[in-house]
Amino acid sequence: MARPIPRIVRASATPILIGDPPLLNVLGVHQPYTPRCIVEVETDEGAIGVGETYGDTEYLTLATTLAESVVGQPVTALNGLTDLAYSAAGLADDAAAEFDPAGLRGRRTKTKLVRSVVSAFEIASLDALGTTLGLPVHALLGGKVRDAVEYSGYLFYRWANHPVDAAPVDDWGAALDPEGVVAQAKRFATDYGFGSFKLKGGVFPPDEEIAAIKALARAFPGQLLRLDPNGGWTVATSVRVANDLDGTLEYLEDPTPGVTGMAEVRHRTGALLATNMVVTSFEEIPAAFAADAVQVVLSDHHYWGGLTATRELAAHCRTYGVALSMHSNTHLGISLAAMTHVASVVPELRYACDTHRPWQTEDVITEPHVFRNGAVDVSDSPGLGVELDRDALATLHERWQRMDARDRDDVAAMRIAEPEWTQPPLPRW
Ligand code: GKR
Ligand code: MG
Repeated sequence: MARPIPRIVRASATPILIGDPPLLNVLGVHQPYTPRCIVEVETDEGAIGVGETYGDTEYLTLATTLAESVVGQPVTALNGLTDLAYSAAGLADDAAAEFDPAGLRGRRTKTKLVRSVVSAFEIASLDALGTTLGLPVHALLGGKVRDAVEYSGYLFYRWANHPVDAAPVDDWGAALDPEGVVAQAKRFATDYGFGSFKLKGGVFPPDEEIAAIKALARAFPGQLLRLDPNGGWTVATSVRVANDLDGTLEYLEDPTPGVTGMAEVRHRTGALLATNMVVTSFEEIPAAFAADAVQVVLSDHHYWGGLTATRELAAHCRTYGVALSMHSNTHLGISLAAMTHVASVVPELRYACDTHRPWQTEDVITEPHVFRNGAVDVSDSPGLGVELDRDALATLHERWQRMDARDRDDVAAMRIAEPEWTQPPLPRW
C-alpha cells in the first residue's frame, strides 16, 4: 500500500528587505533595499520547505493569503496551486495588461502575479517533499543532466554609493565608462570565474555602450558577451548596434520593445535576439515565435510559475527550435538553489544563466552558494539542499518592519539624484 502523502500543516510568507547596490538600468537605479518574500511550508511529518519570490506589496499580499489556503493540502498538490491562488485572492485571470516597469519583466498581468507567487509555494513544497523522501529537487524533476550550472557575470553601470545616508555600502566603486565596466568584469572573473558577461545597457547613449562591449572584447578575447538595454532603443538604433557588434555578441537581449520591433531587427540584421520582456508568459509565445522575434527565451521560474512550468516552457522552445537561457532579478540563495536545480534538468540549456546573486552581500541560508569557474554545483542533498538561517531571516524581516521600502521603484530612486527624472519612454534612443 502506498504511504500517505504528507499534508501541509503550516505555511508562512515572510517579507524581508535586502541590501542592493546602486545598479543603473534604462528606468533609473536600484533602491538601497529591495523587498523579497520567503515562503515556508511545513508538513505533518515535520519537514520544512522554503521558497523565495518577489516581496513587493501585491506579491506579498497574495503570498500571505495563499499561505493560509495551502494548509491542509497534500504537499504534492502542485497542479492545484494556481487555482488555489486565484480563488484565495478572488482574482480573475487577466492576460491583457500594461508593461511592468517594476523589474523590466514585460507586461504586468494578474496571471504573472499569480505564477510568481505560486512558484515560491511550488518550490517550498518540492523542498519539503525532497526532504521527506531524502531526494534532491532535481530528482523530483526527473534527474539532473549536468552536475554544475554555469552562470554569466552580470555587469552593471553603477554609482559607487547610493545618494542617501541609510544605504548599504560596498567596495566595488563606480562603473560609468568602458574602463569601469572592464574593471568590474575583471573582478567578477577573478572572484567568481565567470566565462561570459552580460552588460546591462540602456543607461548611456548606445555608442558609449558599444564602446564598453568592444573594450570587454579586447580585455577578454574570445569570451562570450551580451548586451541588454531592456527595450531602450528604436529599431533603427538596434539595427545599427547589432551591425556594429556583429561577431562580438553571443546574443543581443531586448534591444527594442515589442514583438514587431524585435522581429524587424532580426529580419534586417540576422542577429540572435534574446528576451525577458516580449515573451514572459505562455500567452505571448505564439505571436513572438511566429514572427521570429526571439531566438532565445530567458526563462525565469518566478514569473513563469515554478520549476515544472519552466520545463513546460523548455518543451515549447524545443518544439519551435528556440533556445532557452535564464533571466534573473535581485535575489538570494533560495532562488539561486531553485534556479540551479531547474537548470540542471533542462537538457537543451546551452547558455550560461543570468544571476544577480554576486551583488548581494546578505543571504537567508546558512551556507551561501559558491561560484567555481562561474558555475554552481547542483546539490544532491535532500530538497533544495539549503538550510534557512533563521537569525538572518529575522534580521532582514526586522529591517522590513523598521523601514518603509515596500515596492521596487527604480524611477523614484533615480529622482533622488536627479529631481527632474521621470520614467523614460521606451524606446529612449
Ligand atoms: O536588475 O536592473 C535590473 C535588471 O534590469 C532587471 O530588472 C531585469 O529584469 O535583469 C533583468 C533583465 O535581464 O532585463
Ligand atoms: Mg533582460
